[in-house]
Amino acid sequence: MALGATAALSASLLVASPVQADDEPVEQIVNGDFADGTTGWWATEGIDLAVTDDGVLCVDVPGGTGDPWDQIIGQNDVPLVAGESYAFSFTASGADARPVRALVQEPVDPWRTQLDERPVLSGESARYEYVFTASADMADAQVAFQIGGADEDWTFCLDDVSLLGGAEPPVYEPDTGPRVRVNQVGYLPQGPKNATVVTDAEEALPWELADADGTVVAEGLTVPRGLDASSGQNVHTVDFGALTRPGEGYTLTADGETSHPFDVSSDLYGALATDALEFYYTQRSGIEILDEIAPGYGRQAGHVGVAPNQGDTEVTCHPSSPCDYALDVSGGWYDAGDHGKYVVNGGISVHQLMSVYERAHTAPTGDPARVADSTLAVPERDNDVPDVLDEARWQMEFLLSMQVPEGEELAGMAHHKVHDERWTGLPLMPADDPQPRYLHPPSTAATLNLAASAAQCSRVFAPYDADFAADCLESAETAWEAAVAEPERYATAGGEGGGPYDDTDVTDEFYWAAAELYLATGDDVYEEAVTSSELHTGDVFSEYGFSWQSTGALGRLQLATVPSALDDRDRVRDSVVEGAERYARAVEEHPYGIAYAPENGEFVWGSNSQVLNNLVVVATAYDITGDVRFRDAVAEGMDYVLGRNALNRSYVTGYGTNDSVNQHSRWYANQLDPSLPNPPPGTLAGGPNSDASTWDPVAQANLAGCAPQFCYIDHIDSWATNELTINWNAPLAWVAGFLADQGDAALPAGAPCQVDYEIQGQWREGFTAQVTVRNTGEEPVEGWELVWSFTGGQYVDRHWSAVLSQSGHSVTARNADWNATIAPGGEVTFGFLGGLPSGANSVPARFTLNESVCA
Ligand code: 9MR
Ligand code: 9MR
Repeated sequence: MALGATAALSASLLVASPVQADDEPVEQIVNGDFADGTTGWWATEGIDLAVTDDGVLCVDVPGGTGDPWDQIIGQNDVPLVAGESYAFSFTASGADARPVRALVQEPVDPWRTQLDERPVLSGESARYEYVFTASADMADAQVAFQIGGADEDWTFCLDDVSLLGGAEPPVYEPDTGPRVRVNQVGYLPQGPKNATVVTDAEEALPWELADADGTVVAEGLTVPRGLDASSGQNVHTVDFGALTRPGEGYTLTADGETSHPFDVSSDLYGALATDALEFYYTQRSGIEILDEIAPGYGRQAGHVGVAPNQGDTEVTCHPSSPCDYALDVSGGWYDAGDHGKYVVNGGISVHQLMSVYERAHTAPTGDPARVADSTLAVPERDNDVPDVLDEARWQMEFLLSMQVPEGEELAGMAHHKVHDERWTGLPLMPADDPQPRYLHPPSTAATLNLAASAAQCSRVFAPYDADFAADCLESAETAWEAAVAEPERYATAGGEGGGPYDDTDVTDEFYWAAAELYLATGDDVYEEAVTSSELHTGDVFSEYGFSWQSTGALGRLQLATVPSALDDRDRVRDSVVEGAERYARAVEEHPYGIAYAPENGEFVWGSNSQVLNNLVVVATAYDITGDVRFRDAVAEGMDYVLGRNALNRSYVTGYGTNDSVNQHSRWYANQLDPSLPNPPPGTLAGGPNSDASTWDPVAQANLAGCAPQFCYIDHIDSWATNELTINWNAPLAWVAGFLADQGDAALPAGAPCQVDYEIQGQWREGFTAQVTVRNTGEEPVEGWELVWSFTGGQYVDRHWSAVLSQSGHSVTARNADWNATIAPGGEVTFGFLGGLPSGANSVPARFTLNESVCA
């Protein structure tokens, strides 16, 4: 598991190739063996350089300093030649599990590094070896050991430091294991089952499927698929869908190679759906993370105005665009592996979490119980509010706090982001971040993401906290007006200390916000903004899919799934199905089943989230049509994420045999400091990024010229391929939840009932409705329970001919004594008086009669 993967990776990265004989290596370090005492070496104040009788440099390192660079031992004037490769090695010992930082770098600001490694020492002395290629000429580079930052005093010993020029640069070869690639978690019993075989063979090959005892339970022939551009490999595919028997530890063998084991089970995705949501608790800012809630992840509250933190309780504007107020913007989720909080990305993430909740209440296979109260490990568990909404509220309140206060310039707009002045290093716990933090100028995009998510908030929180719902709606409407008044305030690229989240086209954000405000209020103004947007009829389901920067699809998906009286709602629903076609076809045609096939073949930063967002569209098409082709495409599309890929890797921590565990993060930095944890189970890695080698140092050193699927490395310093983020885990939670709802993925049975729901009269604060339930099955129904959800915050009041009760959004109507039986072909009718807190009074999306979904 985790350790194996780390060890394999370190080996391929760290082991130096033998130095070539014909190109005599040259030693660049003076007195590396300390035979001449401390000559050539220096140390920062507080460190006394001393050499033992055995000729080893040993120093006492006082504990209690903050950063690694508070205590340094180094040597200056080391010449480096651009393009030349160097082997850097040394022998060291220290306290057990003590991380230090070994650097070859520029000796002055900006300290450009040529080598930046974090060996973890032990009490035993050990040899550490690295190879790098200098990217610039430096006449006077510096070799430095940063040894500060420990809590306790300890002793650092160093010997035989060597920097040899003329070393062969290592070539990174990922360990991709067996050439038969499967979903390492498993397959749904009645769902699709596909695998990919990497082979030179041109002709079909026999395959065998064995159960855990090694008994062959199925066999057949592979289908040659030729050269796959996304991996640069010749591949075959295997369809073993005939296997339906649940079991653990199946393996697939072809071409002499046996896959990682996998299960066949209808219970594959429930835990993942939960873990992917619990990821958010440990990303929380502004609250102590409790070990009893997230075992192994407890930590101090970050950014609550306690030194050395300089935020987030009273944060003012960045000096480049000052303001005369300070805001309390504590709380919310950290965006990713950094300590920044960004409104556009925060908005799409919290939206997708609220949509996990909404889908459970509107989709035919949705299950409100799966997202109810007491389903997640969060501090608010057991408060009569669904836990996924508790988690969403933590972020929503932060987003509301980013709004420019009344009376100030640009009042109602949202500040684009809050983050550190300068980038910090890794690891760094949130509570230890000493950087000043600033609000960055308001942007139209952030303002509209706030409007959209706050409008949705007003609907989903209506039955749980009417005051909070009203605050959300007020903030959403204020934000909308502010954005309309300032439609072109764009956040730009560049800047220090935080991500840019730049965007210069906000027509899509306008569309999404208008859609959410319309769904929340039913108001003509917003309806007009929806229908007059070019995106309302344009192609919002592009080959790349949607993202934080491209949100038009969110508007369309919401209009298609949340009940409303929109005139062309049927057309909107059809358009989602049409868009889903493109992604479903990509899955069907791709030899690795990837739901992402941009024309230019390039995988973008965070490509795994593009895959998953496309699967959200395909899953929604299934919710709309019930066409199992879409459901199958979602299941197959997930196989890629969980191991059926060129790297033979599950991109989700804790899932599969070979999973990603070293995602870029300042606090799950186990790879840098063994006393810190890896990310929690259910954390998605960003995934292959074609462009990564232009961004981070590890990608630069290891991934140049990679085929798209190979542009990934499970290394903590590869932030361009291996970060974790709130907007990537959200579609993981959504899609895993969808799959958890599919049971064993058997063909759905025909609906045994039909419901007519008629609003007979409506006034400002209420309405009457009449409901007719028809038994369209063959058997009589003896005693019945009809369940639906109100998505607009409606509530039932008086009722007749049935007994009605409501919990949150969910309404249950039970038969009266005298109408308990509905004969085949027969029907019953009942009615009620309803309350309307605000605006839209839509017909519910789904009715279940004794747990079967009605037509
Ligand atoms: O940790 C940062 C990560 O969250 C960002 O995605 C990434 C790109 O903006 O930058 C990371 O920070 C690095 C910075 O850009 C350059 N100095 C090193 C920082 C991390 O080691
Ligand atoms: O996810 C973002 C990606 O789409 C951008 O191309 C990239 C560069 O601007 O930034 C990514 O977002 C990072 C953000 O800037 C800082 N926090 C971590 C995010 C994920 O890597």
